[in-house]
Amino acid sequence: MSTRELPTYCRICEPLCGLIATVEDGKLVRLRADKEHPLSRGNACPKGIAFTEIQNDPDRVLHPLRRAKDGSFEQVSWDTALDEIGERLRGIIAEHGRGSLGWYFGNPSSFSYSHTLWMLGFQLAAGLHHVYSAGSQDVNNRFVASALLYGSPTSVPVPDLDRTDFLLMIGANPVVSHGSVMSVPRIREKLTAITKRGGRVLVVDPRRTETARLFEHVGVRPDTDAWLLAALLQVIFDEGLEDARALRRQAAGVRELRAAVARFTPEGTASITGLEPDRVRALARDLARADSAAVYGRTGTCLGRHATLVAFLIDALSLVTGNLDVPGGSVFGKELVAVSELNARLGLVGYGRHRSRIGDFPDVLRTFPAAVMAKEIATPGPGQLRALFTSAGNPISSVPNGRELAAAMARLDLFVSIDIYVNDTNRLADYILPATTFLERDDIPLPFTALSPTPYTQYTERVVEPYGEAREEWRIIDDLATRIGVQPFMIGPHLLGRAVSALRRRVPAARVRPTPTLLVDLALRTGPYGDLFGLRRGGLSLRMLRRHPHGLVLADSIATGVLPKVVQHKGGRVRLAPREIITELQALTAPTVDPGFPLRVIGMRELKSHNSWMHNVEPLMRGDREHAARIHPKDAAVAGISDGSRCRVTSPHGAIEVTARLTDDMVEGTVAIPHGWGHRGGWQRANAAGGANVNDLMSTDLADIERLAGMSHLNGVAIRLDPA
Ligand SMILES: Nc1nc2c(c(=O)[nH]1)N[C@H]1C(S)=C(S)[C@@H](COP(=O)(O)OP(=O)(O)OC[C@H]3O[C@@H](n4cnc5c(=O)[nH]c(N)nc54)[C@H](O)[C@@H]3O)O[C@H]1N2
Ligand SMILES: Nc1nc2c(c(=O)[nH]1)N[C@H]1C(S)=C(S)[C@@H](COP(=O)(O)OP(=O)(O)OC[C@H]3O[C@@H](n4cnc5c(=O)[nH]c(N)nc54)[C@H](O)[C@@H]3O)O[C@H]1N2
Ligand code: SF4
Ligand SMILES: [Mo]
Repeated sequence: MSTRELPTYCRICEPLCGLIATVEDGKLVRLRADKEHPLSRGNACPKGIAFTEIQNDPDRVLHPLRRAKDGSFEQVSWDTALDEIGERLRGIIAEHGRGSLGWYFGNPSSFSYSHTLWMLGFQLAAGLHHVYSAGSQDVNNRFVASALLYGSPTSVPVPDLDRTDFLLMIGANPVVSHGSVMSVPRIREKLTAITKRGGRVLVVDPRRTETARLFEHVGVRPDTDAWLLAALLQVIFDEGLEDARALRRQAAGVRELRAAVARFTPEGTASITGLEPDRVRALARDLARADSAAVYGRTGTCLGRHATLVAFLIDALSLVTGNLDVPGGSVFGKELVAVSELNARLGLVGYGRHRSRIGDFPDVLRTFPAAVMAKEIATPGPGQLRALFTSAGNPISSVPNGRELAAAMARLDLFVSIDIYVNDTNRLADYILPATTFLERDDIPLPFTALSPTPYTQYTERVVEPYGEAREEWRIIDDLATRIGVQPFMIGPHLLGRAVSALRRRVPAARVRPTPTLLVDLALRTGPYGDLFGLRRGGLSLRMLRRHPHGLVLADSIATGVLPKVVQHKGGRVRLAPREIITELQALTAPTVDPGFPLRVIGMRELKSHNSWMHNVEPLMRGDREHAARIHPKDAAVAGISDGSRCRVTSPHGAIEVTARLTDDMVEGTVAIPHGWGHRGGWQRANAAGGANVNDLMSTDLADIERLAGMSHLNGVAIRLDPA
């Protein structure tokens, strides 16, 4: 028997904690935290450790599956599956063109460089129009805010946690989520270090969360952050607390922004946010006077009606208080691979260059709002979506109105999914193609270096060979592309510019068939940290990273003073008053309350769940976990609901039943329900766990989709409660 201990890293969520995999005879037997990882230093969460159960799960899909006549799935060979899919695709393209093909890629794809790279290559080479992702339920508003502010959608600042004196955290619960759009292992320690050195952490959230309990909590009403942020800016301008020097140096449009926020006084917004005017004033003064401050917002600020405006105001507040691009403030990390620079130069992906057929929404990095996907399938006419692929996604569970999407999917000419499970969505597919897990592929976390307050990177080889017939996504995409006459890697030369000319010099043209590993090595070597093929001593290459299997810290902290490089707008200034934002501010009107739906539902994350896909894991499901709504006792009393009873949650768009859990952690009038429950896939334990799909309550009416970034409205949705 051979036993090996291999360093690798977790790719479930953004800290990317170092792991040691114990592999016996090609089978994973154990995962533990890697003590030698420079940043996670022996820390990992229960999900990372429990991934062993997923790797070895008997419910995993390990062979290509085809839907049989009786509706069940039957195993077929890869050749059969790929040939049949290819033939059907060619037929669909012959009749309706490539514009009828579409793709939805889900959250785990962001943790695989090869999946993302080949997906983008395929999309650009095939000219795919119908592309959707988890982004419109997650973070696209953040990209649009950056496009408007900096002219560069992928330039996103991170809070400089190690150096800040004041962290204002809005709509995030990193003690449970482990941090997002910032890549920070041991996040709890990093946050408590701020208060230990005499600083402050202030959490703005409608629930007194696990994070809020450790620090100061401001219990805001859901979906009112825009009013709070505008009021903070109003106080700062009104009391002359702005950093005039920073504004002169960095910004354009100050006067217009100042005028646009003038009507949002703490007194005038108190009835909307539920916050005492004195408290808001004090917060504005403290923030402006702090030696350094970082303003950070996450999903709680992304899934409301004004998501882009909110993300925009978060950075505006940083800039106006002199905290953008300075130590301890909101800072811009250096990219491992120069994606933003390439984008600026080549314009591969951007914002608002294309419009959706349904709803006329702008694209965000060449994706459209997933909330319109069902209507794109169901609405006849030129450009109708007829053949859909999903990879690493479970949209029936994760996008609004899963029932509408399920009904639409039944009308597709072809539905193919690339996944490790039969989930709540691909159970409706014609084919399911088995993907490798993250342990079965090599990886380098490309986007996360720039999001780490301590810049670092790590390259890992696969630690086990693929189980069964599982294949890496990029290979599957490549095989599918070939069958419709498309070559994803043809984009290589444009994508990688300098890198590919170097490749041409080194490898005779006839033999060039790029693989992700080859392309990423070239991009890395010619990137900001690269070895430039020997010209830069100590620079990065894959070969060099292989010598550091536990990962490599690249700098002690993020360099500041880089804004002139980040900003791509003409004139080199951050735009504080783009027309889109001023229009939004002018249009903000107090939310109305329908007496039939007096409460508001928001989301929350649980330590032992991961979106929709870790409910089949026995160690995570112990203790009879169940899907529960967190309800304030006063709201429960009004509705006649007691702790532990079943309750019915009704919105104007749907109804679900869940267990009631009473807690005064909730701001009155607000109910929190996790997403990703109520399973009907091929995962036995997950199905048995019960619960409901909270997104059945959510709307895909075009008027309910946020205009600027196409964000789904998932937080602050009107509901009522009744006993079940
Ligand atoms: N109401 C509400 N809805 C939400 C949210 C919310 O806060 N509230 N959050 C939103 C957010 S932030 C997100 S990111 C989305 C997530 O939404 P999605 O990305 O659509 O769904 P996931 O639940 O992450 O499902 C991921 C799928 O990928 C599969 N998978 C796991 N690893 C791999 C792999 O290596 N390869 C492949 N091919 N497949 C793999 C899993 O089996 C699973 O089927 O949900 C969104 N929906
Ligand atoms: N354990 C675990 N970890 C995860 C995930 C998981 O499912 N489970 N998912 C991963 C993914 S895909 C992501 S994107 C990240 C997300 O990372 P986070 O955004 O940190 O995760 P959440 O716990 O959803 O935190 C959002 C907070 O916003 C609050 N909130 C809701 N509505 C509002 C509002 O209108 N205003 C304000 N100010 N706050 C509001 C909620 O109460 C909640 O506490 O987590 C990642 N990590
Ligand atoms: S926090 Fe947990 S799930 Fe996230 S990367 Fe670390 S071990 Fe993996
Ligand atoms: Mo997410």
